[in-house]
Amino acid sequence: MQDLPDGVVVRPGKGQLDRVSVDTAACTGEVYLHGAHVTAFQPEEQLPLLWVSSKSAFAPGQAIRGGIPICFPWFGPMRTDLDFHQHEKPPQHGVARTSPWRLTDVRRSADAVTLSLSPASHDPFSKWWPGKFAATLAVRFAKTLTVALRIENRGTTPMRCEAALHTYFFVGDVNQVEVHGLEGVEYVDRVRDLQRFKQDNTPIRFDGEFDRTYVNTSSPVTVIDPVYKRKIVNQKVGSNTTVVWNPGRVKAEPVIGLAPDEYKQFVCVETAAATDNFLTINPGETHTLGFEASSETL
Ligand code: TA6
Repeated sequence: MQDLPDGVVVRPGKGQLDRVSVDTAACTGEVYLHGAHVTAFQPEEQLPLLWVSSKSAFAPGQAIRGGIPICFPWFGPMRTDLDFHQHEKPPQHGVARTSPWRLTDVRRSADAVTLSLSPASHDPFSKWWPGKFAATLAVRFAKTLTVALRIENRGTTPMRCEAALHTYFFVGDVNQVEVHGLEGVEYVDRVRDLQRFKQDNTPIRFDGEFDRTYVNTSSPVTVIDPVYKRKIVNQKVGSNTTVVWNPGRVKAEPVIGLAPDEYKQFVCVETAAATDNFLTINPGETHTLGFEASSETL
């Protein structure tokens, strides 16, 4: 690994898992090599943008609860209509987030730091998926957060997969939040037996479990948080699916494993290529799925 620029250190973090920490005049941030998992980003003089459960595991083979889990090469339950090998119970959301990644490049320009990471091995993936791929996660910590997952087809046949950046945004009280930008968009409702509906022309509000996959939308999404008096904007690239999720009070502790009332502290707005919008990457081609997230005072 190259010498690290000022403001970037790699040392054991929670669970003794290697963590890259960034600290510049613009922001602070951190990424675990485990799953290339971004777990923190805080712009100077602003609140943290991301949330992580106080009860999250930090252990090999287990997903970190919060931050930005990478869902790849499938999203949600593994599909049977794409190219995956059917084995014993496949893990939810693919294997990227529970696999080891390695830091491949670190760049600093003024107060912005860009980290690049790639899977340490393809073995966890090839157990389930024939894709001959190369993947890089690029994370740019600056006044805003930019995250991009580049997936290249190094094989000789088209490669079909799903991907999502499953971002947990930090909010004051999910029951007081509004999510704008998906008005009129079709969605698959995981709370109503995967039935399809169309979002009406009002912003999303939360009152209990909410789990919708909005399809055929590349629109930016804005989270309005009246408690912290800020808005968070999520601008996407290479993504035609937006997933919005919060487990609600009933499932939060027994099913998702959160601490009491933690469910109120986040809303997931997930930049995805999934469901109707799964990816077909032809030989030699690369698909980039990503977002830029920013927050500003209301
Ligand atoms: O993105 C929404 C979702 O698919 C929900 O259905 C819920 O399962 C959530 O992801 C969390 O999944 P995880 O495997 O991290 O517990």
